[in-house]
Amino acid sequence: MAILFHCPWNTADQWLAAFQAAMPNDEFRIYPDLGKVEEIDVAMVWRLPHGVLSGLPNLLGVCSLGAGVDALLEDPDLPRNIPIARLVDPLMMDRMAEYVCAAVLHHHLGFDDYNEQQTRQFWQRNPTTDARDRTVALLGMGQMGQRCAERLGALGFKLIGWSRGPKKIDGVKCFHGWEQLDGVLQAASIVVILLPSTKQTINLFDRAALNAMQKDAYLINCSRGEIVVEDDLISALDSGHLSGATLDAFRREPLPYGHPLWNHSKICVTPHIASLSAPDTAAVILADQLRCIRNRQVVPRQ
Ligand code: OXD
Repeated sequence: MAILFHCPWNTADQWLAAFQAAMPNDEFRIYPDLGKVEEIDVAMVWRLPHGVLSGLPNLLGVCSLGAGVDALLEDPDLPRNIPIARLVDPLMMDRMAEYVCAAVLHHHLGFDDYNEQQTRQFWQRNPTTDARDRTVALLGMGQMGQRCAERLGALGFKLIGWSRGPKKIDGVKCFHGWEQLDGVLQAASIVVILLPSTKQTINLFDRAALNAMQKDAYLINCSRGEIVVEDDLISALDSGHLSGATLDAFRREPLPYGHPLWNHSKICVTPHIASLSAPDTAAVILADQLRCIRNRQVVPRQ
């Protein structure tokens, strides 16, 4: 038995070392060196080229090195009827919540305006809004969304949450279903996208959805780039309908040099850093997933 490993990040060595420490009796085959394919029973991968998994005849399951499994599910040859496990790591939830709180506070306190004033050496206190008077909408109320809600709630913001199915979460006014989405967009001055990339969410934030947001609202996207139609977002900012956006995910990553989002004065760009997965904690969780897959048990959600 052997594990296929593919990590395209510049931290691949750290990942492999953490995996070897957490699974000392296992042999790791590093893509593209597969060796005898029939010996590989589990894959631990991120953005593995399509078609590789279907060439592994004894594959029992796949573990993602990140929270999202969209790239795996896009593989047209993905073997059916085997478990595909997401990485659900409490540390990543904390990292996501930190990112979201930072982006919300940055906008809430008007730091973009002060940065601009600083370039003119211009001293002026701008009007403030208290957190208790500011409504933040969290779209996606899974574990990440709930951790963000806890932290934003502790800072005093009013919270509304939207998810596909009904949820009850302390301190959050919850809405669900597509027919309630516009109402949520209209009710918040900051909207945070935490949704997975699915057929329903790709291009969800097009001109109509951006227009449904409050005038001067602020958008934060820390999930997947394809959920936002970037040209429509730029138009909504240029027309003055939206006040700004923090974007951590893009339709093309790395964001190409010269792309209009880089230089837009109302957009803060970060290079997909919200909720980075961490090799040491991930390795312990994946070792557990490995045990479940090999024992034909249901892979637990943390
Ligand atoms: C993830 C990501 O899915 O980093 O974990 O995008």
